[in-house]
Amino acid sequence: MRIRDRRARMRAKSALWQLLPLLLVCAALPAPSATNKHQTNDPSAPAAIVHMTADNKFVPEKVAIKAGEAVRWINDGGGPSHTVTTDPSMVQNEDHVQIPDGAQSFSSEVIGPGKFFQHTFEVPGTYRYACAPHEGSKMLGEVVVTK
Ligand SMILES: [Cu+2]
Repeated sequence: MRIRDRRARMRAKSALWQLLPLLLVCAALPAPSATNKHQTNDPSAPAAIVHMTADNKFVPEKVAIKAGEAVRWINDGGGPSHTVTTDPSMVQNEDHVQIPDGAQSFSSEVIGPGKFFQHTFEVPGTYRYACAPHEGSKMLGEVVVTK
């Protein structure tokens, strides 16, 4: 009787150990909604949020963050699609964009209503960016990155 009890307990224990790797794998997998719904190059929480409005503005127009932090642009204004670019080849007026020495220019895809774009800034300095479709109506913004 006693021996059988112990065996049963041992069997239960070993079953748990067999399940453990499976549990760990499940815990390590990212939440499915975080990856495929939005366009982003960094899933970490942003230090600043810029709204893209229906009347073609970045609000706030200027944000300040520290190196290594991210800005998230959200198209939540119920208006048209927008973009975020610091790439001179993506705009009509090169004076609308600027990046500090040593930084690389970046561009979002088209950010439709309800979508967002996120970028992490590693190089300190002043970044001026534009929405390519609405550059003409001065949809421009600035990110200042300090050390
Ligand atoms: Cu726009």
